[in-house]
Amino acid sequence: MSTGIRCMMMRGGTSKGAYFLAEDLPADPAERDDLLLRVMGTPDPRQIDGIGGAHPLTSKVAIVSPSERPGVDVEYLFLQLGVEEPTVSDKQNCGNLLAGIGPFAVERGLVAAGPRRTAVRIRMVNSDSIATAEFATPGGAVGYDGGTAISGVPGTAAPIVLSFEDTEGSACGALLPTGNVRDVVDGVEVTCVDNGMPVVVAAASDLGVTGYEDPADLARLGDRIQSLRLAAGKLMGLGDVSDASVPKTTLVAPPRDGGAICTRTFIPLRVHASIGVLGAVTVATALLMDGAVGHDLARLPAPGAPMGIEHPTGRLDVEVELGGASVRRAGVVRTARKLFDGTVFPRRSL
Ligand code: NQM
Repeated sequence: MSTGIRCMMMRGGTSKGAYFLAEDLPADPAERDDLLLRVMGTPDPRQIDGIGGAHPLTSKVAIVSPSERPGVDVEYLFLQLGVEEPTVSDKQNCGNLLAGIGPFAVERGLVAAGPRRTAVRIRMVNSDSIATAEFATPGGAVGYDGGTAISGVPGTAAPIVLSFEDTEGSACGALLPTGNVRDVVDGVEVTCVDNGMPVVVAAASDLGVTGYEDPADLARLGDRIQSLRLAAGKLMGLGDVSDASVPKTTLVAPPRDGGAICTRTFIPLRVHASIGVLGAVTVATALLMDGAVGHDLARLPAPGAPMGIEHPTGRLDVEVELGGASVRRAGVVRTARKLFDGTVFPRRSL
């Protein structure tokens, strides 16, 4: 009989993933990754023999452990698993699964809950940056129910307030990794930016689309996007990104639903049903910069007000404040939900 592993499945924001305590997984990264691929059912477009949901947004893993750093409660390592390809990448962060980390840490007894609300300081290992998650813990237990709706998720749930620190240059080492606010890459004007997620921002019209299409209608741009991000990845110091999940590419167009900008995001080649959290924070950061692609297309709110990043299934409101050429503050509200807690049985071999 195969050995089971303790695992909690959670929806974090608009993504879904398997959450583990680090102590429940092999310490050796190669052994761990092999196991996680078998848990998810990768490689297989349907992930039929695993718990993955046949999409990058549902093929995600969060690994949590207590932190030994002063002022930090837990360490969160995010792994993006491939669906068709047997890849496991720690090169990007995930602000959506992040929404489940505080609740998971309380559920597993890593953090003691307050009587009404709990704040958990989380080190995001992938980017070596800190996020604070604040959420309801009525009576000392996580309260998942509430009245907050987020686009892309049916119904409402309890809000989880995420505040970010030091997200600038998360993977590239600099907010503007090419050193420029605007470059011409592969014949297209782009802004390459990283405030938590490496993103190539381009005007939808420069790629011959409106930016308001359904995700399925944009799949045809796959080859064009790949050639753009391969060239941009090199300029951003990410090297050969042909098998990497970053940089993402976000096509921007003027807002049409009361937000600041309309977006369609490739992660890195499939079109996102909404937009990633740190992806949205990063795009919002670019919009605030004079000369950046999208700055002139955006309808910017009053300073300090949330910026509505429109996406295919609604809108994600993010808060970003710049101080000169650096980021002073960034935050977002998400929800999360425990879906099941139990033992997962990976298949025997890849
Ligand atoms: O940008 C998708 C998601 C993400 C990542 C992706 C994310 C983020 O929607 O912080 O959350 O860009 O691959 O979960």
